[in-house]
Amino acid sequence: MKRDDKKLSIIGAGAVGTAAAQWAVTRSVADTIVLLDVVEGLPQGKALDLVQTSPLTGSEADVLGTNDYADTADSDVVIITAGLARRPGMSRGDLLDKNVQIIREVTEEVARYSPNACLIVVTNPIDAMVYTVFKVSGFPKQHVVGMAGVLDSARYRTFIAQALDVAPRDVTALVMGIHGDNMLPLVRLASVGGVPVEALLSKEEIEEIVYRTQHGGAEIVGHLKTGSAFSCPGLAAVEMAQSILRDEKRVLPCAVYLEGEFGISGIFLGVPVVLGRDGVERILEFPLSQEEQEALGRSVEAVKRQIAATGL
Ligand code: TXD
Repeated sequence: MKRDDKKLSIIGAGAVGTAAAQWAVTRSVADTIVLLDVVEGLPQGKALDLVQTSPLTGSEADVLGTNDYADTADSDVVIITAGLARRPGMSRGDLLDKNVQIIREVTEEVARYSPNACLIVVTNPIDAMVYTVFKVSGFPKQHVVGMAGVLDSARYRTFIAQALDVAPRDVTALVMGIHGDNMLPLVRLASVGGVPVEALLSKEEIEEIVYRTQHGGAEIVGHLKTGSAFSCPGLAAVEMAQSILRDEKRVLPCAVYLEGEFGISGIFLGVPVVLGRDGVERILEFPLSQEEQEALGRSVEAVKRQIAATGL
């Protein structure tokens, strides 16, 4: 590796980890992309398959599949997807006990080999898992961030675009709070090409979109039956990694450690932040209406219950 080469590691070569690796290779977000899993052969086979896309995509990234954390050493960014995914009828909370144990082990290894990395946590229940990674790694709060808001906002934007029959990329909309039924898709600030969505859709249409966003993950689990969403979650994580690796300073909703922002302290929760070379470079705080503040309060209570269940 050259001195300023970038290295991205992805822990967990399941559905989301593989999708993330595929997007990362396609977009050449790093010079070296490492895919790690506990299952022998799985990351090696997937890495080989992915690197063989290079002649077709023009990607120049090296891709390595491994079971050995030593191969992840000195990563700039590590995306953590290891753990169990939801099955039908299973809440994100049901996953908690099993995934806390996995996340503890993974974090210790990642932190040992890449002490300066930014960690992007994807494993559910995300708001408690990212807290676990923060506590176990001992990393600065700027270097630990959870992925949920980019995915939830992409779903929200898609549903708004479909309702209005407009280009999805022209929809600007933000989902804050927990990654769960109490998430807060902000209606007041949703706009399309600068025009408020509230002026274009009825209250009932907006309520339907908000509900569908809040249950967007479950809708997909209901169809798939044996797994949960992976393409958009993988891309959402890579969008965040890319902003850090290329110092893009994108404004993205991410689960970050709050110390008084939005009147919340001591937990990770989804809020808009600037992601750049230093990780979470800034939290963009702004006044919420009383109704929004109350809705965010419900997220806070739900996250606190999850954190209490981790035993940390
Ligand atoms: O918005 C979000 N944050 C999410 C979160 C969106 C989608 C999925 N979300 C969660 O990500 C989901 O609920 C799961 O907790 C994770 C991973 O979902 P995925 O669909 O990728 O699960 P898989 O396909 O079961 O893959 C998990 C992989 C699998 O290959 C295991 O062998 C591996 O994790 N695994 C491990 N890897 C390394 N180290 C350890 N200890 C380990 N344990 C399992």
